[in-house]
Amino acid sequence: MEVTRRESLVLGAGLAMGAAAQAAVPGTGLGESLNRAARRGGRRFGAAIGMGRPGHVEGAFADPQYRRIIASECGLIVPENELKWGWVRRSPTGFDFSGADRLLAWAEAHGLALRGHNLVWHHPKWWPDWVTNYDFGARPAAEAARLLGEHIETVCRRYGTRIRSYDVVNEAVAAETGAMRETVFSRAMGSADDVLDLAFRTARRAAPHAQLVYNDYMSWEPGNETHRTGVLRLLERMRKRGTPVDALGVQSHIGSGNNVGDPSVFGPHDERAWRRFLDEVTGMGYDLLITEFDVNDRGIEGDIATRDRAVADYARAYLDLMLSYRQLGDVLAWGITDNYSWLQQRPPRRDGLPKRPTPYDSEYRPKPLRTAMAAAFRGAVPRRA
Ligand code: 9MR
Repeated sequence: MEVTRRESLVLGAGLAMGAAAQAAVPGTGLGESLNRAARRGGRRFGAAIGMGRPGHVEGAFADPQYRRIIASECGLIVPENELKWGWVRRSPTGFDFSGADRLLAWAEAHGLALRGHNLVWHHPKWWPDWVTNYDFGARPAAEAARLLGEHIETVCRRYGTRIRSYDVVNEAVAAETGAMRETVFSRAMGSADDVLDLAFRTARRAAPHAQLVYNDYMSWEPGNETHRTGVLRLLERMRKRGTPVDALGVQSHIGSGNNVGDPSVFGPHDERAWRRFLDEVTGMGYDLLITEFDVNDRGIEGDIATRDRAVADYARAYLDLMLSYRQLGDVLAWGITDNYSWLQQRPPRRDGLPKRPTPYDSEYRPKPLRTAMAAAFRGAVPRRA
């Protein structure tokens, strides 16, 4: 994809200031970018971008307006799908890095870093069919370790120090029971913990420079207690086993219509329980990241202004709490304009209107959510040095 003239202007202006991602937001009168605001506390702001199916919500990368906002607001990006097994390993015989390569080249041309998402999505639903039906042969544990190890090493070695943070394992704890999910790999290897151990140890060897993250969607909303407890127990076990995990990725898909809870109600949350959870996680020596922030407004009634205000206030309370932790590092949104949000494909609102979960609307105009995010960054407790 060609870098447009507009993008090269943004890039040129940014480089003149020392870093493309710290430029003011061109054409918006917004002044400081979200990344610049985050940098005040020693953090970076980033967002997901996808080049999935053209014309589909995952195809944001094809949209120059989307790329322009990312280039001007962010210090890093994360590929929405292009590093998952579902893209990279569509067949057992090869690796397809075409999507991730293009995203990384574009990111580097704009002075942006790229996070790796993910090396192992430990959830039976998200493996390609050939993996689900794989014949692990007479020595299943050895074959599973070989296949996983080969995948992780190949990805990490390909990108070397160009990728400095990986979601090594994603969503291994079942939200409903708090138990570890079973997958073809956990069955072949004997236990899910063995899969995680192998994944993190292999990643540490193959990418010793990289931050290694366990990423999950436990949240501060009612209905998440079991999930949170399951994640805490997993983090404890990994510490005991010496599994090399640096940080917990808190996905932060907040709001109603989340994976658990009552989709018709917006807003209830338990700050005390959430703090207890974060205190336990950081008490074990883990750092924190916000990896997939968005606010599902499925359950908020009212006109656009009312909805946007409620989303902004809810986000502000959440981000203020998260940004009070010195252990919190980078903050990434799961999409930056509403029209490309994955939430548009989830159960619709009762009024049938599109959701408004991201900092920019579908006409690429900044929303109150963006203002709330910038204010939260400016008021943040600085990140631990
Ligand atoms: O937003 C992603 C969507 O485009 C994909 O179809 C889906 C399956 O690969 O994954 C979505 O991203 C998920 C992320 O990888 C892990 N946490 C939950 C995200 C939203 O479902």
